[in-house]
Amino acid sequence: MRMLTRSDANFAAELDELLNVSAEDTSAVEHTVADIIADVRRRGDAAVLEYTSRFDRLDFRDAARLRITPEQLAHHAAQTAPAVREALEAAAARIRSYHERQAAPSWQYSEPDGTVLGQQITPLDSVGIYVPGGKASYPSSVLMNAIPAKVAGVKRIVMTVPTPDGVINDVVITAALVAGVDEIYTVGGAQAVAALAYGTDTIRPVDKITGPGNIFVATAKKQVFGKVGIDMIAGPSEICVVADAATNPDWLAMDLFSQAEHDEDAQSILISDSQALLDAVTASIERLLPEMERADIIRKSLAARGGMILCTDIDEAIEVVNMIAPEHLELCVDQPERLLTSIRHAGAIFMGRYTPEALGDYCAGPNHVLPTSGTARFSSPLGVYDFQKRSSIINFSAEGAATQGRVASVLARAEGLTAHARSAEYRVEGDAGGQTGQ
Ligand code: HSO
Ligand code: ZN
Repeated sequence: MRMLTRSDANFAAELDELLNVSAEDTSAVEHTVADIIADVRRRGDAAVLEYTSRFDRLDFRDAARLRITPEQLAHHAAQTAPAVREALEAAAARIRSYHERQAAPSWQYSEPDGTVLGQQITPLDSVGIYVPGGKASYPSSVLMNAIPAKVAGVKRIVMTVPTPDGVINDVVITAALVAGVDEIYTVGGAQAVAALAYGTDTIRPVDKITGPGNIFVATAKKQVFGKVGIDMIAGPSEICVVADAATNPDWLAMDLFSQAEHDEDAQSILISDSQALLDAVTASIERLLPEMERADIIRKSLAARGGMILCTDIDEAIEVVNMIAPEHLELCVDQPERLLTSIRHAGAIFMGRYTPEALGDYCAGPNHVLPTSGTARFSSPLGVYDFQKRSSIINFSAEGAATQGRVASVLARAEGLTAHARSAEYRVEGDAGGQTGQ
């Protein structure tokens, strides 16, 4: 892990270097993805079947077989250990109850002249959730994407998941069942994103696509943006822990591991005002690392992107946090509440020594889809609001139209737009013989 000291003259440059992920040249991927999307648009199911055969070695003649049937769903749910199913249900209940508080209500207000203004909230009609295959196929992410959509009132929630060699992750399918996903297709990659965006005979199009994926999926999401909405493009996971000397170093080491084990590019940073604590955590890391199942990934992630930052006090540590704008922030200190209002940029804030990020990843209730790579400066956790949209409501009384018509007319003429001006002026003049507004 890299060691940084806040008071060093070149701290800002060192921090920049620690945070930067080397940007790869993605132009080759962009071309491949553009071709796949164009092909799926042109040939629909036939193209989806061909790519699924090529990339996942799954050969279906009939595209209808890409859809998981209710019988298959029941089968995979039965294959899931009862304890896992119960844990999924317990987590889902907490995620639901947290997200229910996010649902924004419609609102209206009246002005003295009888004009009514407001905002109407409508759920999206349909949403596609991309679930990656392989090691990063997380059932918890199925819950985190589908439940907010469900709470928002989305009627059709579609999930796509690649199943290389036809191997289906039972727990992912069970999570979809628990979350109330309506349709599941065993398709992945750019071809899944293209099918969700443009539709095929088998997979009807959706209005928005959310969920993480590899570089091909992320690139495809960027390319279909505009035809459909997308959520954020997630970078590698990050954790930033602020800890004082009173925290158990083993707990801290394991919290750092918990992000590092996601992948080699994940980032774990520990900030403290105590050199003794940083040294103790280094010793814990060395002792505990060999026990870890994913020791290899953790070691690589800590070596490439891990960091420890020494500050003079905790207030200074919080300044550094705001420079990092981490996805996950743990405050392992006494009275974390005291620090809360000073934190301006963090995706999720885990307060106190009994709140490890791992609880938030599964069952605390808030969403684990969070802004990464410093984007917490301007964006928020995935939530019900991502599946709701707003329509403005405007209803002028005749009196209101007369007053505001004068304002509009002046501005319209200043813009040289005569039809706008006259449209407004008609309402100023009124129409004794006909409608009078409302
Ligand atoms: N920490 C990940 C989410 C996750 N963790 C899923 C375990 N499973 C998001 O940054
Ligand atoms: Zn995690």
